[in-house]
Order: sequence, then C-alpha cells, then structure tokens
Amino acid sequence: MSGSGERTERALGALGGVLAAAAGLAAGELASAAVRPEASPVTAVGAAVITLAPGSVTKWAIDTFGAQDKLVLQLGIAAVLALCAAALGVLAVRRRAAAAGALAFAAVGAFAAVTRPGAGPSDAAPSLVAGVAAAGVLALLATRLSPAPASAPANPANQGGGAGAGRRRFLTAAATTAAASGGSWLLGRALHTADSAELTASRAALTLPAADAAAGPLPPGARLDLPGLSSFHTPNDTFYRIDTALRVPRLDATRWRLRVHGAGVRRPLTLTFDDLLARELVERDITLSCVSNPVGGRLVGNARWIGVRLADVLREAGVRPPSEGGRADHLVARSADGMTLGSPVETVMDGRDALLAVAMNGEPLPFEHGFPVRMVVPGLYGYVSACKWLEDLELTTFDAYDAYWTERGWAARGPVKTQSRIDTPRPSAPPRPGEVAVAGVAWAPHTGIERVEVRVDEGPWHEAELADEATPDSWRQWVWRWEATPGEHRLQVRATDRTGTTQTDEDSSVLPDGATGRHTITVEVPD
Ligand SMILES: Nc1nc2c(c(=O)[nH]1)N[C@H]1C(S)=C(S)[C@@H](COP(=O)(O)O)O[C@H]1N2
Ligand SMILES: [Mo]
Repeated sequence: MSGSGERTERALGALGGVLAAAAGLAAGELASAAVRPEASPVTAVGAAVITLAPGSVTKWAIDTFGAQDKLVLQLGIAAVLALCAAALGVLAVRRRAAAAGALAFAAVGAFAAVTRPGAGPSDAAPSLVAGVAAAGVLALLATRLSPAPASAPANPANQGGGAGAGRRRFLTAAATTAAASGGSWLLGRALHTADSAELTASRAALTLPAADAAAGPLPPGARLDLPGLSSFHTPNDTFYRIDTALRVPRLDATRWRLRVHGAGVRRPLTLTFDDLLARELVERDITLSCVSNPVGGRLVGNARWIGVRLADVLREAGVRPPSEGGRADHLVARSADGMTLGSPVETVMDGRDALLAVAMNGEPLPFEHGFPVRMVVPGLYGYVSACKWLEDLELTTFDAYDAYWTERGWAARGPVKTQSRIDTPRPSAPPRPGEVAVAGVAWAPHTGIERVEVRVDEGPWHEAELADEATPDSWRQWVWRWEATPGEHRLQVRATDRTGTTQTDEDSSVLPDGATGRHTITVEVPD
C-alpha cells in the first residue's frame, strides 16, 4: 500500500477509535441513568482521581483553575481517553482483536465506580456497557476499513476499488455511529435531568416549620447600606461554593438518615429528617469561611441558618466532651459523597451554636450547599466543620483518625483567623477626589470584632465606624470616610477581635491553617 494510503488508513483508524470511545461513553451515560449518576464512567473515574490525588496536586488545580477545576479534570480525562482510543483504533485496523482493549478501560471505570461511597455492584454496569459497546463499535468500524484477509480479493486492481469502497462503507458506519452516540448520550442526559427534576420538586414542596428560637430582627444599625459593600446576609445564589463533588449530590429528604455512633456513644442514634424537624429549631446568623480564602478573597459569606443544636444531639447520644471525662476528642462528619471533616468535640459542645442546619436564608438548604442537612460551626473553617450532605457522625480521636484534608497536609484543627476586607472602592473603579466611603467587612466568628482601622499610604491608622453587632458569630460591616487626593494610593485595613488581638501584617499562605496578612488595595485617583 502507498504511503499516503497508509496515512489515510491510520487517520481513519484513529477516527474509528475515538468514535468507538464516544459511543461507549454515550452507552455508559445511558446505562448510568438506570443505576445512578455517580456511576457514569467519566464521573466515577474523576471522583476517584480527586480522592487519590495528593494534596499538592489538588491545591495546584484549585489555584490554577479555580472554580473550573472540576471541568478541567473531566476534559483531561476525556483527552487521555481520546488519545488512547485513537491509538487503539489504529491498531484495530491491522489486528481486529485490539478492539478488546476497550474492555481494559471499562475495567478501570468499573473499579472506580464500585469503590465510590454508597456504591453497589450495579455501579460497575455503566462502565461494562461502555466497554462492550466501544469494543463492538471499534471491531465493526475496523472491519469496514480493512475486510478480513480471507475475503480480500487477490487482484491488485480490485484491491484498490475494495479499499475505496471500504472507506465509503467505513464513513457511512462512522456517521451512523456518531449519530447513534449523540442520540443515546442525549437520552441519558434527559433521563438524569428527569430524575433530578423530581428531587428538585420534592425539595421545593418542603415546608420547614418556623424556628422555635428565631434570630429576631437585626439591630437597625447592623447594616450600613453602602454601594459596593457586601450585604449583611449573602444571598444563596452568590454564596461561595467549595467542595469536591463532580456532580452535586441530590438526596431525598424522606430517605435521609443521620447515624451518631463511635467512642463514648452510650446510645447510638439514627435520626430521620422529620426527627430533626420535630426537635427545637434555632435560627442564627453565622459567617462561614474557607481556609483557602486568600487575604481579601471572596470565599466567605454570612447566612441566616435554621437548625438543631448539634451539642443537644450529642448529649442525647450520651457523648461527653473531653473536659467532662469524655473519651472522644474528634467528631468526624461523613457526607453522602464520602467526604470526611473532623471537628474538636470540645469546641462543638462548648455552648456555641454549632448547628445541624436544614435551612439557609429562609429556604431549605440549596442542593449545592448540602441539602437536606449540613453542619455549621461558628468559629471553625468549613473544611473542619461544615459537612454538606451530612449522613454520619462518628466520635473518635485525633490520634486515631485523620479526616480528608488533614491527610492532605492541612491542619487537623482549623479555628477561623480574624480577617477584614475592603469591598469598596475597587482598583478597577477608582474614586474621584473628595470624600470617599472606604468600606468592607471584618469577621472573627464566635469571638467578635472590637475595632477596624484603615490607613492610607502607610500613614497613621484611622478607626473605622463599625455597624452594630448582630451577633459575634457574624461578620461586621465597617466604613471610613477618606478625603481622597489625586494620585496613586494604597489603602490597608486591619481588624482587632474581642480578645484584643490585632491582625498581623505578616503574610502567610492559606496552607496549612489559613492565610494571615492585611488586605491592601491600590487605587489611582484621577485629577
Ligand atoms: N460533603 C462535603 N462537604 C463540604 C466540603 C466538601 O468538599 N464536601 N467542603 C467543605 C469546605 S472546604 C467548605 S469551605 C465548606 C463550603 O461550604 P459552601 O460550599 O456551602 O460555601 O463546605 C465544607 N463541606
Ligand atoms: Mo474550605
């Protein structure tokens, strides 16, 4: 065969491989609709990669790709698969048996799927369906491209015609495959959407009882109402979101259970969602922040939560904190997606409003924020407390067990560091000369903010006006009136908390236990 003929054959083989892989994934997507969305091969492999990746890789991915990290991961998996599939396609033209190589990839998907939390043997099915479909399609396409030697005519003249006819047959089959894959992929998606629409409707139909202990109206001076300043309550649709879930778990509240068990639990409990709603519900304004929030960053928000006091549930289970002779110092929360977060038992039982939350800003928790139940603990970073899609609470010790992020190099204990942020002005929208409201938020959850100060160009510190304190668990808005003059200026903020500690000016990175330093912005005031 001529060089160019060989190149065409290779290119078509590669195309066949990629199409076969796409057909496999589409079949897998369709099959996963009969099992559960998490069993879809790319999702399962992606989730396994997230679980297995070392902390440095995870941190690099979050730093580099931000909120797009999970999309990038899935595209990366698809790209690797496409390359392997193309190679397999080239091989299969010469050796039909190579098509069976698709089964090896299916085995990887199946293994990843059955080892996911909450998986059963049936989770392997979508990957196996995908593998068989891909192998079948590849064998078929390869046959079109190079008919089996036995049936190949010996006459060189016929051979040329045979190859041309073979290519036409191949292209017809390829187009048919592409159409069928597109169709089954769309059907699979539609079935997933129908399932999740049902769960969305069941969440929307939920009416939560009013809180027994309402948070009450905010003090009139708790909101400064300035343009550009973060609102006191962060709306749910703009509240930051951090988790490792490739697909947001959509749980059914009527089937939800919470187990409380482990060391020193005298009466293990299993609670239903209705059991929780029947208990005393408290409503609290609590600021939640992420340990990965850089100084001046947006991974912090303040919401009005309704929930059950976690300490009451633990007491009912017979748990005592270490200071009262309890055996366990570590409360490990587990979610439906297999995440583990560990809080100090002493902290969650010290009288603060650590909650098993069911509502956020007046509605059931959004799916993205942990529906139906999550934890919220004032004064602890999210990664050591705020378990979303909560299903299990285990009492153990810090010596005996490392939770997910601790295994990856983050501190086992994560009290929130006192921080402050300038929301306005912004470097991208510099103010005119004259009086300018420099304003922002400051937080020291559970400790409270005592004072906020601002300075310009490393000059003297000026005390900012603080909004009234709603609760020490919430952030506090602040404002300072600046007489802005033309030119470039550096604005810096620092907060002092109720322990009298002022934010250090020493910059440290978010790893292992939260960033330190003072938020500083540069604005160019025009003439
Ligand atoms: N199940 C689960 N819960 C989780 C996480 C997660 O990855 N999975 N991330 C935690 C982290 S690091 C933070 S900062 C908070 C963020 O909560 P939010 O997404 O509602 O803002 O959730 C916590 N709870
Ligand atoms: Mo976080």
